[in-house]
Amino acid sequence: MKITEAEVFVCCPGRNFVTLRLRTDDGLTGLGDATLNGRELAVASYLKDHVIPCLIGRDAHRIEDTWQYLYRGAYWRRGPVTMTAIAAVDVALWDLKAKAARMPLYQLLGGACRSGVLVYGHANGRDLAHTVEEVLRYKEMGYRAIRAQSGIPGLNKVYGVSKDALFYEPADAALPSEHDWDTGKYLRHTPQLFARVREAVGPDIHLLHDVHHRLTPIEAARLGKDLEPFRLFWMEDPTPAENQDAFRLIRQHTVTPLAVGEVFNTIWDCKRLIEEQLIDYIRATVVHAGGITHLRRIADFAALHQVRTGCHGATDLSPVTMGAALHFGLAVPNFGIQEYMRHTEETDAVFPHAYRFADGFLHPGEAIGHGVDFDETLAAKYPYRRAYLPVNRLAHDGTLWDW
Ligand code: EZ4
Ligand code: CO
Repeated sequence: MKITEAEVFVCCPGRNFVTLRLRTDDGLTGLGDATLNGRELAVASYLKDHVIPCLIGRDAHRIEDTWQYLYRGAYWRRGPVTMTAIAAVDVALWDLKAKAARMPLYQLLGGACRSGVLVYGHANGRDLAHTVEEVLRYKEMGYRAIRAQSGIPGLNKVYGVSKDALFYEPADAALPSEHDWDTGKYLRHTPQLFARVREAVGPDIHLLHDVHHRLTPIEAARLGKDLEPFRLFWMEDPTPAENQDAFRLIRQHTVTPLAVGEVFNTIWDCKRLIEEQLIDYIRATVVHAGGITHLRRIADFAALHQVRTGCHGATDLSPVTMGAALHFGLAVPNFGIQEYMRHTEETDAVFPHAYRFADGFLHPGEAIGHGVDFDETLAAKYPYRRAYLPVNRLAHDGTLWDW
């Protein structure tokens, strides 16, 4: 099974996606997602200009060897652009191998470990009352796990609060929009939010919250402590994780479970966090952490330390990644939860897929491969539009802050 053709597509059906399609001499096609939000064209170029020339003629069955070839062979290791490009190739190769075997991908990964993949949805509201309403709406739709984010009185724009209820999209402008931030207001507001939400949903719904890297370690420790009575499933990205030791400080103060890693791209980014059991869930994903081949390695390492998976799954992760992540989530022993933000109808039409939502779970379906397709003709109707993630500034003096 030799690779005979490799093409990169950049399209914008509601938001930008970069897609890699491989073709083999036996007429099979494999698809990989290469989307890196706000930096899409860098990955497209990395693939087109530097990776694809090395792929033509290679044996598509040699997934691990191709991974090593692209990772070690480049000499310049790691980084989001490189690892997203490697992930696209890796997922396309797993898709091809599963199609050659005429099996759904999860069968090649060892078969199902569970009946479905528990997902959490995003409820976000302008204020406390609106957020409670949104959480109840998600409960009504069948979700068993719900992330809650709320606007904060006195702040203009805050992470996780959107105009469109089901399709939250942070990369919303042709130049970065500006959000403002006030740690004191946030730390006072958020425990009130979860007091209201917990009271409204009862004890059985899992509640999650994303801090989005905005706190210092000691502030995060304070928030974790204040949220303890409401028994969160997790507190996500409480502080930036370049300094992995920061999590030890948070850990010393709170039993609120911690999740981190949506921006990680290799096992090295999470090594200390995992081996010192400073976190509970690792959020690295198929698309930004080197594909299924590398994510599996991270998950196995995490399993040794009782850390479970909690893969990123926002709208900038294309349906191709969602499909691959669901096969992975069905088969990985130490699965925790999968994030699931619904894509728009335009996106779903460009990427027809076999996965389905029912009763709070997603299932990847029984189609061969990863079960996600790409409609090239329809995609061509949605050309790339430059779009950036926002920047965040302290409200009182404009200092640039973490986003
Ligand atoms: O900001 O996917 O948990 N989800 C998130 C997302 C991320 C975006 C970045 O591209 O934090 O909303
Ligand atoms: Co997040």
